[in-house]
Formats: sequence, structure tokens, C-alpha cells
Amino acid sequence: MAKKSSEKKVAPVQQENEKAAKLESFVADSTGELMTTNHGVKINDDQNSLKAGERGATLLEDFILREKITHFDHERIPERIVHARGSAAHGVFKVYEDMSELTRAAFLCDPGAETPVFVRFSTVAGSRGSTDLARDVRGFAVKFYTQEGNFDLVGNNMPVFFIQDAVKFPDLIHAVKPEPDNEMPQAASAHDTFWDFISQMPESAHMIMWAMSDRALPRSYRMMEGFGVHTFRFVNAKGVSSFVKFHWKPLLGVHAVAWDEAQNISGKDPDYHRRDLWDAIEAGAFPEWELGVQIVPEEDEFKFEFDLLDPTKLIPEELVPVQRIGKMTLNRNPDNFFAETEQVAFHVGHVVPGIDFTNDPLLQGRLFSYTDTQLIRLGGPNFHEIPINRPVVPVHNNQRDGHMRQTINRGKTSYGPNGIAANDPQQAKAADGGFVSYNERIDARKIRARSRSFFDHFSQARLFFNSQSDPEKNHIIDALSFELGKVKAVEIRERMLAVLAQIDKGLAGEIAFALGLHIPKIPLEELNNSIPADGDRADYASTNPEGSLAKSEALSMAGTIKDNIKTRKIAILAADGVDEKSLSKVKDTLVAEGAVVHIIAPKLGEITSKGDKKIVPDESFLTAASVLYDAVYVPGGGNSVATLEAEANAVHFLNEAFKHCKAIAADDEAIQVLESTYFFKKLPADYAKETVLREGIIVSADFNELASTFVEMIALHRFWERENPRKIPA
Ligand code: HDE
Repeated sequence: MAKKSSEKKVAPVQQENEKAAKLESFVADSTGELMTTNHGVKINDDQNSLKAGERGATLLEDFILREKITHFDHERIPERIVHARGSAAHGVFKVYEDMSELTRAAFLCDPGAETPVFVRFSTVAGSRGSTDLARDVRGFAVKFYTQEGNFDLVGNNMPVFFIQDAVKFPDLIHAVKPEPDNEMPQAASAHDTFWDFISQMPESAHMIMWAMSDRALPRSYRMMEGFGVHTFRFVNAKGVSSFVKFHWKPLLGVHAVAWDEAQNISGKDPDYHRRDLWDAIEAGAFPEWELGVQIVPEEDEFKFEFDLLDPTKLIPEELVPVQRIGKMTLNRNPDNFFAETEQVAFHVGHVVPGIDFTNDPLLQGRLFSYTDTQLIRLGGPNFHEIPINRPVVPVHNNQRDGHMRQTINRGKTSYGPNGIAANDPQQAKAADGGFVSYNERIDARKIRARSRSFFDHFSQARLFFNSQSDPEKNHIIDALSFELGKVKAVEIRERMLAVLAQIDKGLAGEIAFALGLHIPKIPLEELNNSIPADGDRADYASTNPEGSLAKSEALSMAGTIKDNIKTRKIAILAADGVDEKSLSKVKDTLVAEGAVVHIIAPKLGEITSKGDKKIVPDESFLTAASVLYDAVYVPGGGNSVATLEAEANAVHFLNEAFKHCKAIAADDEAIQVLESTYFFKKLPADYAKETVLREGIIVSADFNELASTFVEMIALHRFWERENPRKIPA
């Protein structure tokens, strides 16, 4: 078995915990070791196969060659059918206060307990090698290694879902995946099959608004909210249950990139989110989220305009506030992508005593799917023995054998009840921590049907749209115009316009204009084409009530945290002759505020400052791109300014940063570089601070003022107002 090496390199910032200690016995480190076969025989030569003579044929006898090639031939396993592309990190979770009034889950009742976690973020539709910046939902799956076994909160970065019943999931995924005849397009919903399906499935209207919003283009996994989506149950020690919705609230705020930027990033750095997460953790800038819960007492189940069991609905925070009950910190990158990130197996059915399910039909179907998929993906029923999946507490039961069994179970019995082994392992009493399912009363007929309380498909879609800021609304309109513009079949576009008109006529009108179409008048009962063969269309007709809430602030990203610039990436453009004071004053201020600053020069190697100091740039214009940065600064220094002004890449860098609404700062001496950009003429003649903050551009000779205002500007994230008029040549 693998061994512990005293020389194992652990970055100083990385934190250890109980799960990390348990994983340690599986870690292999070859530093200073001799090469062996898988059976421990030392290898003398693994670069030349065994041949009959120097120029002769390779001999079948060569067990070293055969083992090496055979293992290689089997290195790949099936990728996840959805959420194939992901990145993960280790961390810890701590609850703030004892939650035992609501739940008996021990890890939520002891503020002193630190629970190890492993979190995997993912896109949904793309395959393993696809880009991070696809317009898509993001998976947000958390495995808590609690003292009562594993609890998996397998959520997304959007609080609702496309469909109301798990039986439709294969249809949804077949529709969004690349089309089956030509396997195109990869990691994109902008194609006929997806919108063909969606336009006949009005229950997806709410989720479509989320998926077409900026939420689908996160700036970073570290800047996304997470949601458990379904309504779950908390159950306390007395057996009293309440409904609960889970939330993750990122302490860095919720931020997005622009669609044009996302498309560019996909080319310049398809690993953008993966790298961002990895780099932040390596640098010790540990991402943090607060765990939030919305609690609904059992007796209030029917108090809402929507059904708590309907996964296309959220509970507006105005109706039930989110209580923040604990904090999660990700503080260690995995040692091995395959062994950990790829082999981790989440399951929405992994719950601990005190957390239970509701009858949400989407949740119920998921309970079946996750084990089923792991059986083939991870090769058999023993995937729970893979180190990353093992709980930190012991496992004892009568399950035995199967492919790749690791545990060597002692004794004669593998059944219960047994007399031979005194009936061990014994079932656990509830008082000893045994899981007891919530005693919900069910008295019903078997029926394939949906409750009418699920049929309002539009009021929350409208609530979401109405809650967005103007730039966010524009982005939704642009996104839908883009996606439907990529759809070839006119009847699909038209059907979709009819659906959108149910949400908001203005929204549908703008998209119809972009598509050069009219909105067809399709009555509500005609919109839903997902009805059973013997179903009556009228029985399945959507309803479209007004909804009593006009707006919900929490649904917009506009009011998110904007008070710091921690981990934001800032570019400083420089060339030979740069004024080193101008460069370092701004750089030092940004670094002191926690930003990551890169100097970008016409070439790599060294540049020489005005004062003859050697400066080593981090990137050249060839290796860097403005889309990989949040803001840009141009320091002074006559020669540097003259070089940058004449350098098309530098001017393009600034133009693009402007187009993507980013903060731009320049030393007064570098004004010529700005003058070479197309946007300069838009600047007001006097750079008063208020104007500067609105426009996100500052030019000043006072480095102190410049640096501190630049920090404020970067914290605001983006200046979306600049998109009007939205015709920008970059
Ligand atoms: Fe999943 N989902 N899902 N899902 N899901 C999978 O399990 C499934 C749904 C989510 O990082 C699969 O191990 C069905 C909602 C995440 O490893 C599979 C339905 C939500 C991940 C599966 C849903 C999710 C998955 C594929 C409809 C948000 C990635 C590989 C009822 C609450 C976990 C795997 C990771 C993965 C089935 C809907 C979240 C096939 C049948 C809703 C974050 O089992």
C-alpha cells in the first residue's frame, strides 16, 4: 500500500483536519524512491522493451511493458453524464450556534466542532475537456465528513430547476447536450434541440430566466451563491420537523463576467475558473461561504402562493429570511485530480440523522439516480471505499464482496440476525444516533399526475425579471436574443417568444425585434406539450397569476458585496522607461488590499525603469489578455508611454477592458496611451471623483488619490452603464 513520506511537500498555507489525516495513509509520494512494478519489483529499465536482439521483435514475456501499457489502456473511466467538468477543494465547516431546536444533526449542534468538507464545482452540459466559461448552471456539491457519517449537499448556483419531475431529466439533458447526429455544439444551450424542448415545457420558464442571466457566467466559483434547490426537512431530537431550504452565501459577493468576455476567456484560458480556485487557495486567499437556511414550520406548509415541493419555485427572502448559521472555508487543494475530484461520488441521499427528505418529485428521482450512476462510473458497488468517499467514522454492516473490495472483513458472519457473532454489528437505537426516517403520514392513491399547485409557471419568472437592475435585464434580453438567434427552426423561436410573452411582454418584444419576428398568440393551454397520452390539455394548462410580490432584492446581483478587492486580478501595462514610483505606488496599494497584480510588457525577460531599475514582467502581451483581468493601470514614464501608445496590443487591451466595463486607471503622464483608445473621447474633461466613479476611469497625477480611488472602483466590479450605446469596436 502507499506510504507516508516525511518529505511530502505541503504548502504552508494548507490546513489539516480529520479527513486530511485519514487521506494521508493513502498518499503516495515518489520523491527519492526507486521505480517498481505494481507488485513491488524494482524496475531496471522502463524505457526499452525486451526484444529478441537489438533490432528484433518485442517479446511477449516483457511483463514491464505489458503492465505499463495495460494500465495505461484502462486509465479513463466514463465521465459524469452531467457535471462532467469540475474542480474541487478541501475545507472545513463550522456552525455558529447550536441548532438543536431545529435539527439533531450533530455537526449543526456543536459550535466547537470543525467538520471537514470536500467541495466540487462544475458546469453541467459540457464534457470533461470543455470550457469553464460556458453559459450554464454551475454545480455546487459539498460533502460534509461529519461524526455521524457523510452528509452531501448536492446543489447548484441557481435556486430552482428546469423541470418538476425527475422522469423528465433524461429528456432535458438529451436536449441540451450536443445534438446526436453531429455532436455539436459543445457545452452550449444555444441550439435547436434545447429550445425545442424548453419551448414546450413552460415549467422551465423560471429557470430559463436564471440560466439566461449573469448568474450563468460567474466571475469565479468563489463568487457564486449555492442552493440546495429542493425543500428538505430538519428534524429535531423530539421528532419535530420543519422545512428547510439551504443557501451558500459567498463572502466575496456574487459577481459575473460579460458574455463577450466569457466567449473570449473560453479561448484564452478555458481553465479560467479551475485556475482561479486553485491559485486563490495556493495563495492562502481561502474562499468562504456562509451556510444559510430558510425555515418554514411544518404547520405553514400551505401558507404560500406556490408549493414548497415544487423545485421550480424559490421562497423569496422577503417572505422567509435567510438565517446564516455557519461558515465554510476552502483551504486545501486536492493532491491528485483523478483520485479526488474525479472519483468523488456525491449523492443527494447521503443524509445524517436530523436531515430528511420531502416529497419533491425531482428530489425523489435524484435519490435513485446517484448510486446508479456511480455503479458504472466508478466500476462497482465498492466506490464508498475510495479514499475521498470514505466517511471519517467507521463503517460496519453485512455488505460484502464485489469488484475491488478493499475491506478485509473478519469473522464468520455476514448476515443478521446472527447468533454466532452475538448479532454484531448491532442496529443503532435512535438515542445512539441511529437514523430514523421522519414519520410523515402518507395516505394516497397511486397516480401518474402532477398537483395543480405546481401549475403557475410564470409568476416567479416574472418576479426574477422584475427584480433585476437595468443592465441585468439587458443581459437577459441579449442572452435570449443570442441563444434563439442560434436556433435555426423559426417555429421554435416563435414558440419560445410566446412563452416569454407570458413572463413579460416588453422582454418578449425586445427579443422578437432582435429576431425579426412577431410574437405569436398561443393560448396558455396550448403552451404545454408535456401532457400524458390520455391527458386533457386543459387539465395541464399553465396558470399565470400576478403574484403578490413585485420585486425581491436578493434576486439581483446589483446589491451584492462591493467593499473589497481581495483576489481581483489587476494588470499594469509597462515597457522600458516606466516610472517606477508610479508603478509601485499603485501596485503596492492594490497588493496591500489583497489584489493579485501582474505587470504586462511587450516581451518577457526584463524591462528597465526610468530610474534604471530592472523589473521582471509577469506576462507579455502575447501570453496575457485583458479578459483575464478585472482592471488595468497604465503608469507614466515617457519611453514606456510612447511604446505602449504605439503598441496595438496595449491599446486593444484597454479598449477591451473598457468594453467589458472594467475599472481603468492611468497616471496623468500616460494620458497619450488612453488617447489612442476609442473610448477616450467619451471621458469628461474634468475628472471629478463622482464622474470617475460612475465611468470607472481615473487619470491623475496624484498617485495617492489615484491608488485609493482605483481601489474603490475595482471593488464596484463593473460599470455596466458603459454598455449604452452597446456598439463598441473591440
Ligand atoms: Fe444531478 N446528477 N440530477 N442535479 N447533480 C448528477 O451524478 C440527476 C439535479 C448535481 O460534482 C449525476 O455523480 C437527476 C438538481 C450536481 O460530482 C447524476 C436529476 C441539482 C452534480 C445526476 C438531477 C443537481 C450532479 C451525474 C433530476 C441541484 C455533480 C454524475 C431529478 C440541486 C456532482 C453523478 C459532482 C450530478 C442525476 C437534477 C446537482 C446522473 C436524475 C436539481 C452538483 O446522478
